[in-house]
Amino acid sequence: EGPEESYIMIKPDGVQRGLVGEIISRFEKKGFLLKGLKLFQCPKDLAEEHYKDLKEKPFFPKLIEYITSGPVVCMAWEGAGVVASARKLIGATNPLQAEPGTIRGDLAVQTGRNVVHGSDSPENGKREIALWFKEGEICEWVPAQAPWLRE
Ligand code: YYY
Ligand code: MG
Repeated sequence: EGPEESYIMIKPDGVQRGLVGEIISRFEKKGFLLKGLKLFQCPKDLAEEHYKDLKEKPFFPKLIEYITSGPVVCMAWEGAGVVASARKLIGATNPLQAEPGTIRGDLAVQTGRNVVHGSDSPENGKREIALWFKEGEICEWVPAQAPWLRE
């Protein structure tokens, strides 16, 4: 089983718009543990596997085109409750419905350009981290601030 993990990805629009530092910073400041981080040009087959549950949706071809259109930033974050909390930090799928203060609410205007992905369940967190990261790309470490985050 292991600790709860979420796969968070800055999509190509977030990278192109120079929002990488801003988005990483929100998760970093919250206090979850960063275990994996890389800039990566996603191949089509990986994008299709990642979004396989959406294969029958009319927007699927455009979604795959978008996700593969430039480099993404792949992240693995760990912590109790990280999956649901990250989804809250990210905000609603449609950025016009996302609350101010969320990443999508503050930084995006369209569902098709919503700057960031977050796993929707702990199971998918594990599945997606295994899909996007190779062995040796995940670091198990204890940050110096750990005792100041959890009693
Ligand atoms: O988990 P989340 O990213 O918030 O939404 P999903 O329903 O999993 O859809 C994944 C992805 O697909 C979404 O972030 C944008 C895109 N998409 C779309 O382009 N048009 C839709 N009507 C719904 C989703
Ligand atoms: Mg989703």
